[in-house]
Amino acid sequence: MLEIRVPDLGDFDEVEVVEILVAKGDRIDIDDTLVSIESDKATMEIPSTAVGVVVELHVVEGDRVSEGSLLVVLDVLAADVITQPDGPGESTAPSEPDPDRVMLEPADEVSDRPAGDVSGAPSVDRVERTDYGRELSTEAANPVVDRADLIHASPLVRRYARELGVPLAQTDGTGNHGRVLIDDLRRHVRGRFAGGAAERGGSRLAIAPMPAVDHAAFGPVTEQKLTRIQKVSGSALQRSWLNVPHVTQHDEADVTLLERFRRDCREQASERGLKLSPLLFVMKAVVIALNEYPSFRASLSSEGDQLVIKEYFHLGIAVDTDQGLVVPVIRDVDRKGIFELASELNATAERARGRKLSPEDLKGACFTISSLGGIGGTAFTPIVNAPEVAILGLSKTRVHPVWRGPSPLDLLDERESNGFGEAAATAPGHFEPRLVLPFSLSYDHRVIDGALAARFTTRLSRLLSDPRQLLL
Ligand code: CAO
Repeated sequence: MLEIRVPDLGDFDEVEVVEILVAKGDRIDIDDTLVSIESDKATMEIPSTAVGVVVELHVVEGDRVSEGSLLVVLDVLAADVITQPDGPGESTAPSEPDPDRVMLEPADEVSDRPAGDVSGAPSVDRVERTDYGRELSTEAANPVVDRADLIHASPLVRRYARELGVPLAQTDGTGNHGRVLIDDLRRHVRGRFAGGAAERGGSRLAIAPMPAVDHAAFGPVTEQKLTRIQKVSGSALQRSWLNVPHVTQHDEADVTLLERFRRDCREQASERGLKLSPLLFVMKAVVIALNEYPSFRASLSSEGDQLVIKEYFHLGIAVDTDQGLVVPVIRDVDRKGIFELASELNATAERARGRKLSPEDLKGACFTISSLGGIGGTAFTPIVNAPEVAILGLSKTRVHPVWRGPSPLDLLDERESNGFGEAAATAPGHFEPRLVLPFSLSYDHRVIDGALAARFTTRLSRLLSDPRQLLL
């Protein structure tokens, strides 16, 4: 028999069991996930360390567990047991956390929580008000988390509320001690839906859930579960989309000189086993612009009445993985050279794709870059990685004709004076092919004005147009 226990959870204690993925009698393989546990910062899947049959299950969803808590007892095929620190097959000690199994909430979930909120998960059945699923309202424009007011609700209800976008704090609980039940949530949604029309004229906007549709009624369908990363990042993206008034400023930079410099560095880079993508140079340019425009590296305070300006230059970089989007953070970009950044970005993206990021990897960004340049597209509208206030999206560099010659207005005047004939030979001009990088800056309009955003992108464009600027 093998007892599988909760591994070392670092700073966490009393972490909630959010999903049980096995049942008594199930035959499981090494690395099959047994249970998922989730703190307010991270989700960890605890895998089996042996092949065997589940004979005892010691937790149910909603339980709180700490390091060493017994989860499952396996009847083991001893030959297949992964060696544990205390010996194979009979260890009762917690196994090492498997970094492959650590999947994290996006950086915004963990970076800017106020002090005092970092100690771990809420206590049993008591859940702090959060701004999860906050409805758009005048209050939401300056979200204030009421930290003193605690609400009774089970983890299941809490999760359901998040999915529906229902703030628990606004739901009347009919259970014991005002506990919010599933039926209370349903009633709340029905009520909001019914009252939505009347309320739309006022300051609150009720968002009705999407109606359920039986797609199979129209043809064959297949179902595919969202990954945990998709669920976690999806809910964070939706929260940002609903809470942050987004504006996107599109711009472009003539990167012809930069691209020539990048090409000239290729050999040096490959001697170090590196590839230099345009993103690395953009990271350096962004840091210079962030230094000059501090509000782009700020967050709103939890009271919403002041800016917290970060005096460091840690950049979140969106990485596309087969499990979904993650945003690891590259620290102190201002202090690193292009080769060092190339190596670190490469290693970080590999760890992200191998699901080996640690919670630390996702914390503390002051600005995020999302590059789709390696894939394609001409522009897009990235969603701000709140509580950051701005994000830069990069699209694919393209060849673009740029006019070199007299002003088109002068040419027009000249043609008209010639009776709309050919432009005079004295006013020659030509189009020159240039490499142009399109980029899109989305920002939180509560913090950044349009004029400032245009100044920021103009500065960025100039920096990228002349790589020598990056050295100054
Ligand atoms: N224009 C033209 N080519 C570009 C380019 C651009 N703007 N940016 C990168 N490229 C090229 C690179 O030079 C590389 O070319 P080679 O294969 O010839 O060397 C190729 O595209 C692939 O680059 P890359 O994507 O591997 O490297 P990167 O440093 O540009 O990006 C990373 C790294 C991790 C950000 C990227 O791989 C990634 O995951 N991008 C997706 C991010 C994402 O999903 N964002 C969406 C968020 S919103 O839903």
